[in-house]
Amino acid sequence: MRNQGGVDVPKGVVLPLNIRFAGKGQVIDMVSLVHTEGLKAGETVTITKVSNGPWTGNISVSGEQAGEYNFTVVVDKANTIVEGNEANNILATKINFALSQSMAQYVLTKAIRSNVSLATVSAVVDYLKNAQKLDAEGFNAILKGISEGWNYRKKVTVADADKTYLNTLLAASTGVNKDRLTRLMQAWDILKKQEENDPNVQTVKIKAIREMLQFDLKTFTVKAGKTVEIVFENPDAMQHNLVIGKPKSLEKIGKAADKMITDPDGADKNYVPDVPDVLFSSFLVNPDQTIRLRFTAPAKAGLYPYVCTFPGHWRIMNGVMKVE
Ligand SMILES: [Cu+2]
Repeated sequence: MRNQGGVDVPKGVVLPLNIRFAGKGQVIDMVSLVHTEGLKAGETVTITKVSNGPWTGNISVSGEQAGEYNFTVVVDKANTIVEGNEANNILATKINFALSQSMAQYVLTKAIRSNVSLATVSAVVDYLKNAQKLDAEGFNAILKGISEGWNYRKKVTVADADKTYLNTLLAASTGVNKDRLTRLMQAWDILKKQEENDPNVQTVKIKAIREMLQFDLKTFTVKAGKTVEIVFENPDAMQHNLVIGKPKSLEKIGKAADKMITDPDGADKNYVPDVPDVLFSSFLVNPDQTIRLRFTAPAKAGLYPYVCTFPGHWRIMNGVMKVE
């Protein structure tokens, strides 16, 4: 701010600012009573603090919607500091807030999330079809909204045409999108369940115990090199996953997982740490969801820990897979 007048503001006198940020139905008023260093005629100072009762904070505003906002600063509104031309005491300017790409995605995810909890599967399939007309980021935002908003307790019947579409979409998906789609399709009973009496596949059933941060199975044994399918059921109110690691890697994996609590992408990574000790991992299993994790048992006999890597769970939510 520059003193445009011909009068010095002496040191020790508070230079009061009234700041208004307004537009798009939003009005934010701020008062700054922090500058007491004086302001000579023609001098420029930067004032970045506002007052809030006895506290001060940074001047910071953000528009909730894209568009034009008016930013007005009135210096010495009560005119207690002598100034010949009061018009010098007002600064008005316009600020434009653009909708950023990430904000558009955020809004899209949020809108879809609140909508799908009551939507039918065929409506959700239509969302996905429309999402494919968008760019990759738009598609990701919509799939994220669906996977977060879907009510996994709901039992649904999916039309054959939709099943075909979803299977094709899944085959073309990778990474977090594949996880999200798999989770939805398992909940919709689309993904083919392996025959539980297939002699070539050993099925192991594991459940999370409600409110205990524990698996109901502390140990199981598999044959080296054989196909194993873990059916992991989560009747708990929170998410869990199941990660199998190399022998003696429990603590290393657990500590790496705990660090992911501060990773903004931790949940997208299913809280599975990116360390070579991880052999097989499921995605995060939602409450009331059952997933299947299929893998080939290690060729080497040994004790392989399995663990939930949701931060904070690993110390008790673990077990041992014995390979022989
Ligand atoms: Cu857990």
